[in-house]
Amino acid sequence: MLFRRRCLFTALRLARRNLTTDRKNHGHIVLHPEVQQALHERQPLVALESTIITHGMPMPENVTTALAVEEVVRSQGAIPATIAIMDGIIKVGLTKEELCLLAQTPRERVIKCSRRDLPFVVSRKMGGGTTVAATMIIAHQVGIELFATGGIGGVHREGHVSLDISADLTELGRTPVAVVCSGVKSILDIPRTLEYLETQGVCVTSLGSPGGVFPDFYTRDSGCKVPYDLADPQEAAALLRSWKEVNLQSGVLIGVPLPEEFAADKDKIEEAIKEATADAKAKGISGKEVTPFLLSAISEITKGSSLKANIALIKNNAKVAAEIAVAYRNGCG
Ligand code: PSU
Ligand code: MN
Repeated sequence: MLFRRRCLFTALRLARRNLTTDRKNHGHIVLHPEVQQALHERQPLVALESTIITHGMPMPENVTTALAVEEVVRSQGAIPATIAIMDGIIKVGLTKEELCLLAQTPRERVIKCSRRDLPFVVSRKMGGGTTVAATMIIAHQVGIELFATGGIGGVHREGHVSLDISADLTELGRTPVAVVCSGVKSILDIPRTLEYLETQGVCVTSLGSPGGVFPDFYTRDSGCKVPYDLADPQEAAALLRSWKEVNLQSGVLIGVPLPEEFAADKDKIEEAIKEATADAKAKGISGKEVTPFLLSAISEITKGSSLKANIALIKNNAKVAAEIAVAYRNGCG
């Protein structure tokens, strides 16, 4: 009995230590003092991305949402760490002024920065909004394991022909960070995205969505199911503890449906997506421009209601992620 208890204690201590590993090797990253302290004191932390600010939403919603999301994380007792690149410096945790500056920078002067873009943006001392993939990399380098966003990138419609598959998916397969999101945007091919995540070995779950019904960003049910559903943040925290013990070095995806009252009408959103996708094709939009183009076209077609849904789900995901971070910490003693 005593032996078993000792084993458990050691396992928990190891898991806790893992949470803040890799503090040696990030001289190229500037940590906000509050984030540094939180890492040092093992407080619950939630990373937040910045492509959503630089390329995902228009002014002023981008800045008001980014500030509100940080507030939501704090209200649950966790510390927010928004990640971005400013003048070639990778920052983890932004001041309010930095956040506003980033939000106001015209899109053509700030790079949407995924894994492949990081070296160039840093070497040219440019500004960058980090995608899910880049945010995961940086969060992991400083020892943050939980990250909240709206939706991740995926396999685009017709992606099996164009090979337009977001680097977010391969990152989830190679970087041990847990991402809380509202599933995969319905502008993408959801079944193929889930297949790809399976191939990458990503542990895909839903939370607060019985039966593993996977959300599709603007609505609560994509029509696809994932293998595991978590009842609440406590169950998610328990999963993360086991994930650390198993030590896979790959990510976890937690899909949280957006609150019912903000869910879009499925037919209307599908119509808007078809129209926006056709428009993108006609205009020859390709590569990294596709996602931002579609998001803003859909917002225009739905007269802003998709943007409202987008804001609501990000706030909700930040709340859930903070709850998981707190439960994880509490369980680790
Ligand atoms: N979803 C949104 N807004 C966004 C994104 C997704 O509602 O801004 C961003 C995220 O940063 C995500 C990226 O990582 O788009 C994916 O882009 P791509 O498909 O080019 O990899
Ligand atoms: Mn792409």
